[in-house]
Amino acid sequence: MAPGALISGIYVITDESLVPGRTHAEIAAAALAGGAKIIQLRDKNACEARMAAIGKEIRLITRWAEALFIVNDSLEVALECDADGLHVGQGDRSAAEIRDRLPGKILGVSVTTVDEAAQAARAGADYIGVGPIFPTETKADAGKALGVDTIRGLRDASNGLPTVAIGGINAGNLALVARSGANSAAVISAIVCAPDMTEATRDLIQTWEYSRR
Ligand code: TZP
Ligand code: MG
Repeated sequence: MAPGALISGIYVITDESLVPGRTHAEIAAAALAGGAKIIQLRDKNACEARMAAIGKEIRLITRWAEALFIVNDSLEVALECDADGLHVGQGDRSAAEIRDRLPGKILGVSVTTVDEAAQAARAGADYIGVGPIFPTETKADAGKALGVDTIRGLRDASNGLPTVAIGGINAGNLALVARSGANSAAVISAIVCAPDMTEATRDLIQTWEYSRR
């Protein structure tokens, strides 16, 4: 099975900056308790040493839960934590360079255009991230919402790589995403800002599964 085939369903991204007191590890643990099978550690402010320390903790709990652990941005942190993979954007080190240094691990690349999607596939990405699909306040520089109709075109341009939709996805619009051709829906605020993160995860997974039937 191709490594990217594991990228499916609800993909939870941690973010400590949204709700004071909610740490990466706490968010990850709550999401895993709700049934999440993919956790990404994402922190735009932490230094690599702190990312690695947090990453090792999340590595342990994702192993117990038999969930995938993906690190955002840093190849060094991903390697140090023995993460299952790395997710990079267009502003990070080139996907081709990372591919060489991350054999056997999952490589995800954010794309917004058909050229970027084709390039990600050529570089050996295992999945593409597409977004923001809906408007979001979580990422200041996310750009204009692409809408669900862009998903299929970008997936096709990537030669059918597993496709993760991201940006403004919540319980109210998840069914649209599930029927859009995306293999997975990534969420931050829909879980991190929910009163009960475990319950929110459970609800999103249930909605996703119901919408895919
Ligand atoms: N990339 C594109 S939109 C986004 C990222 C990291 C933020 C998604 O956060 P939310 O809260 O699920 O809209
Ligand atoms: Mg990045």
